[in-house]
Amino acid sequence: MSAGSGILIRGGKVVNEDSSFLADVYIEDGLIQAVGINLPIPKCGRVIDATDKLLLPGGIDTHTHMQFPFMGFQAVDDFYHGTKAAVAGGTTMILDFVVPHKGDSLLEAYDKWRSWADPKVCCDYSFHVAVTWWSAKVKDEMEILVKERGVNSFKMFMAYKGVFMLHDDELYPVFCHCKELGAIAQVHAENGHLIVEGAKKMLSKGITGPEGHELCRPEEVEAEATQRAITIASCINCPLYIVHVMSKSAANVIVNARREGKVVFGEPIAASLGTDGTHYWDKDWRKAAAYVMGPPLRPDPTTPGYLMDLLANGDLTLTGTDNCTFNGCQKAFGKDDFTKIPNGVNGVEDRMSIIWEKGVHSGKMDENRFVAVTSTNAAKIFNLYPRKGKIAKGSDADIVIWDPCAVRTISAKTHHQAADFNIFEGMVCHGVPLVTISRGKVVFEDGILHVVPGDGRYIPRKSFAEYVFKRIRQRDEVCEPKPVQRKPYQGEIMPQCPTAIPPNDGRDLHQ
Ligand code: URQ
Ligand code: ZN
Ligand code: ZN
Repeated sequence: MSAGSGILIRGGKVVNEDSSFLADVYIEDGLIQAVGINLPIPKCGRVIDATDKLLLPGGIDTHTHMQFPFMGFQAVDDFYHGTKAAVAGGTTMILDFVVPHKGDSLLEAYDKWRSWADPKVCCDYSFHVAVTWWSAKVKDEMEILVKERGVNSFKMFMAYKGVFMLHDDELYPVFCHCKELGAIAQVHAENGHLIVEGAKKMLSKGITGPEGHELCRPEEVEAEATQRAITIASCINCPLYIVHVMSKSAANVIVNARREGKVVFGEPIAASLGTDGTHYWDKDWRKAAAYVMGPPLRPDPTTPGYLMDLLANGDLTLTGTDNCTFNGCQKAFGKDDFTKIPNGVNGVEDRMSIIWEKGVHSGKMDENRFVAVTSTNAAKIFNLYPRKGKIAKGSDADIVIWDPCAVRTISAKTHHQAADFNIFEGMVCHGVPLVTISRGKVVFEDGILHVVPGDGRYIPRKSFAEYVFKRIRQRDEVCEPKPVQRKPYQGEIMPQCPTAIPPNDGRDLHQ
């Protein structure tokens, strides 16, 4: 350690997922160089006093859609505004989604998203890639993405029929390929066929407002798809990650699967943990529309608390936001037809505070579990650990100085996002980020941002994360089904009847 020009954070309490302890932290060259008691003061660096404050690993938001072109509009939080808001809220890394159209090259889409993100990002980032169609070319490109572009996660949509949706007989080979490549399969779990039928039904009844968005896709539509995805993955012994868990019913399916020993991870989001779907019935159309996202928030007001309990006790694993923001004038495209309201809500700035307030301040989880669900588990699943998600010597210097006692009120008037609405408006949260350090640079301090667009880096991720694949590998070795050894059958064999329906030879009889 040179103890030269870095930053010494003195007197704070370091909080990792497994322990909390009083220690100084010295950072230089973007890395944590030392963690210990009474570290020397740097000769020409700076000292930050963190007495009575917590030092947390920077948050990792596992699910964002910055400047996503979707449903005819572009999300207003681009990679600059979105990551600026992220660091203001204590998040120092985002995992965004490359989403190619059906028929498009995954590699070209990846390059396009990189060209959007690289010049704008204010913190580190990485990409999941969506598989929206299936072919030999897609298969090859997935392999290139894993081996040469550092992608180790692919998202498949079971909704958005005709646009992004995959059928079961496509999910199966995609899951198989993910497993072969050591990438984690992620699903947007909703039954796309039922949503289309449900929407027609609601519109035919004259229900055109945002409440129709929830009514056409009730909880069981999410739960059914969650169960189906788990069943398909389980037949392949493929690990599975359910993005944006929005309902008690879907969460219960995940809980049961985990109790049965399946390797499945559930990701609730700031929205599903912090608010609910009663807003769809608000008399103010613009407000009701602001909450429209898929799967929808649920009208059962006990949902956020229930999901938080599951997150606290380990049934759900980690958190993202699905930050995908559209302004009121964009949402208004669907003023007469809820199916035309661009789907998406905010969250990237407020996730840490929401989870602190509803999880830690409420007494449901401790500070260590908070770290696990806001950064460490994400780092483990996406193979970034211990580079990210931990305060330790050698880790990236992504640190938040957190005041657990300070209070702030969330508002669109003061948030740093480009969005003109905040679904958590008026919520009072304990737990405030005072200083955010991203790769060794102070990017947020005392309410002031010091970000430089393009300062963030794309972080490539290796395949076969141990946290995900260790059990999978072992099961493949020891749980292989084996044929029963028998003497050959010697009895009579009746010939088939020529008029009987022939056995299905694997062709889809619907085609
Ligand atoms: O489904 C998603 O994750 C995207 C397309 C964002 N919008 C949303 O409503 N969840
Ligand atoms: Zn989704
Ligand atoms: Zn999403």
